[in-house]
This record gives sequence, C-alpha cells and structure tokens, in this order.
Amino acid sequence: MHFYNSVGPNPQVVRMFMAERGIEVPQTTVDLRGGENRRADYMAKNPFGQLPCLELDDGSFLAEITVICEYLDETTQGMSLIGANAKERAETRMWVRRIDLNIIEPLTNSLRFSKLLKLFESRIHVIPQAADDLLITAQKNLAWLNGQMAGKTWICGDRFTLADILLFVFIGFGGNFGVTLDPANTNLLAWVERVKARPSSAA
Ligand SMILES: N[C@@H](CCC(=O)N[C@@H](CS)C(=O)NCC(=O)O)C(=O)O
Repeated sequence: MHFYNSVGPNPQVVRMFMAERGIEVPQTTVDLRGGENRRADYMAKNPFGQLPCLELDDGSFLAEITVICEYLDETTQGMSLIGANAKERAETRMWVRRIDLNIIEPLTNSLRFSKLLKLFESRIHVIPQAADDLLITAQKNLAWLNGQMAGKTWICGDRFTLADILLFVFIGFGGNFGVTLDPANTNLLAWVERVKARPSSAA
C-alpha cells in the first residue's frame, strides 16, 4: 500500500486512524496548496482531485477518508475502530454519517466559501453568500451533538471509534480558522480534552 498525504484535515483523519491502529504505510506528500492534486498525474489516481488517497497492492486507488479507514480497519490485525459486530459497526457508521453530513460538510464549505475562498474559487463552484448560514448550521448541529454526548465518554459510548477521530480532527480544523466550539458545549469540550490526551491526536 502507499498513502498519498497532504496538509488539511482529511489526510489527518487517516493518519490519526493509522496511528491509533499502529498501521505504517509508505507515504508521498502532494503539494495541495500548489494545486498538484488538480493536475493530471494525481487526477489519474483520484479523479475527484482530492487528498488523501490510498494505493492498494494491486495498483488500484481508494479515496474518501471514511472508506480508506474502513478498508484499513478490515485488512489489518488489531482492535477494530469501527466495531466488533454488526450492531457496533452500524452504530459507528450512523455517527460517522451524521458528523460528516451535518457538521463537516457545512463547516468545511463555509470555510471554502469564506476564509479559504482564494484557494478554492478556481477549483470548485463556490457560494460565498452561503458561508454564514452554513456555519450556523454546523454550530446548531454541534450543539445538538453536545446534548447527545451527555454521560458518554466517546461518541459511541464506551467505544473509541472512527466517529471520534473524524469529529476531533475537524473541530481542530475549524479552530485553526477561528471557528471555536461555543463554551456552552461543555460535553464536547470535555470530550475534546479526552481525545487530545491520546497519543494519536498528534498524528
Ligand atoms: N470527501 C473527501 C474530502 C477530501 C478533501 O476535501 N480533501 C482536501 C484536503 S483536506 C483537498 O483535497 N482539498 C484540495 C482541493 O480540493 O483541491 C474525503 O473524504 O476524502
């Protein structure tokens, strides 16, 4: 396998997942800021032009971080970060999908349409007038999730999973651009500190 890495939260999710699982894969760093990912060489690997992607031993490529993590989880030995049985896996995927669709998509699009506009305006269709509303959507959904975290250690209760990694990395990404968690989200703030204490959080 070979991992195509870059700056940004999406590759960081996979790096943190691999660190948690003790997986080491040779890596190449692609120059995202310079647009290398939107040129023919990289587009041949991931036609959607985004990072990261994972080259498999048969020469094929996987993109989309949750899919890459699921593949790594299933093909390596060790404690699963998805789940040990159908119910656990379904629970993890439920939270991953909620976090992805309801928090990460509006949050990242809000930033792509505002503070990251210069980087993205020539790459994707941008909607600057939607930026503020998307941020409000993400904040409202974070507040909802904060309520759901009452009494729980991790998003899936006692199990630390891909859902925790995904949310943790993107909350950090938002923080880098001044989007901080509302102090009223006390459950989430305490959860952030618990995730931060894991060595994988530095990946
Ligand atoms: N849905 C994709 C998102 C990937 C993504 O947005 N990657 C960012 C890096 S964090 C990227 O490649 N941005 C540069 C660009 O789109 O040109 C995934 O799950 O992997």
